[in-house]
Amino acid sequence: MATINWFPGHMKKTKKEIEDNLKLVDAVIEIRDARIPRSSANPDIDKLCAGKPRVILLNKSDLTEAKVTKEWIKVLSNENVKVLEVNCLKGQGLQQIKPALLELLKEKHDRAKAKGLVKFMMRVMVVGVPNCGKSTFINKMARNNIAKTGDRAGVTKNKQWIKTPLDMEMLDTPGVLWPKFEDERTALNLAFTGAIKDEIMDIEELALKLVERLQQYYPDRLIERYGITEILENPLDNLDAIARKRGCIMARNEINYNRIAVMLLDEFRGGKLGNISLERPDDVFEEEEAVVKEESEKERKRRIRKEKLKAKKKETR
Ligand SMILES: Nc1nc2c(ncn2[C@@H]2O[C@H](COP(=O)(O)OP(=O)(O)O)[C@@H](O)[C@H]2O)c(=O)[nH]1
Ligand SMILES: [Mg+2]
Repeated sequence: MATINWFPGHMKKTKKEIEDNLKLVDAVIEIRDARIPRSSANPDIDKLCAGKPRVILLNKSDLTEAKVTKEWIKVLSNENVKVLEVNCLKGQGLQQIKPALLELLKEKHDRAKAKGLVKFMMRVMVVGVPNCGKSTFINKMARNNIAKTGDRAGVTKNKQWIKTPLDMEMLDTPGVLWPKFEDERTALNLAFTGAIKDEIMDIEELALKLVERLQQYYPDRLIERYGITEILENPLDNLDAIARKRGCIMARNEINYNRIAVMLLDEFRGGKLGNISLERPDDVFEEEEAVVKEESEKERKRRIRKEKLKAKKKETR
């Protein structure tokens, strides 16, 4: 069972900010991590964006199984929501955004045309959970248009808009959605992919859980990557075998779990284990509750101090 120390302090503020910004835009661009299209959604996003045309970008599609991503596109799409597969690092798929927006905003576009407007500029805001690629996306789109368009009298006071080559203006600051971790699986998915900071989780436990997941869905990748001979039933035995192969050993032949945990998570996140989809639309699994502890600011600071002390002790040992 994963224990997460969750500091909800900023949640209310960001929600209010997003609600305010929504009033200024024609559509929302929601970015999700294509490896976990369900877990990287915010529980309130449907409600928040009710009635707003929305384009969902399944980003980091370079890291997933293409077939699974296509399945997700099918199940997440509806008349108000267009879903696109993209790689914001390379800019792949981004050219599909404009046609998708034009289709969603067809009525508005037609009205503009009827009025004789030559240029139809669409205003959007970008939202997504931490680490899904919001900044990468905005930077990519703003590439040749770093110059901001500045305030628009009356309507958008104090808001900065970025021009993009797609006849679309973007609010320069994305809305950071808080991730949900209502069940352990969702929490783990977010942690595996880096959406939850490692500091609030036990990294050794996290690596063990990753091995457990991979041995279930992608056992061959573990065998290939780490040169282990077989997959054993107990994930800890597999983690041990991987650690030994990687030389993560301390005195008296003991395993250095911290080192192998960091290594494994890094390699997974960097795509070294190949293309991996951690969620499928037809996944059925038993929901196991995550232990989510709401912390106060004071508790959080105390815990971080304690952890730093512990890490220091470990170092000097
Ligand atoms: N492989 C891959 N990595 C990406 C992609 N888009 C963003 N990233 C990486 O994901 C990490 C988080 O991106 P960032 O834009 O900072 O996310 P933000 O927290 O939503 O602003 C960074 O290391 C990016 O380089 C992508 O399409 N593919
Ligand atoms: Mg960012």
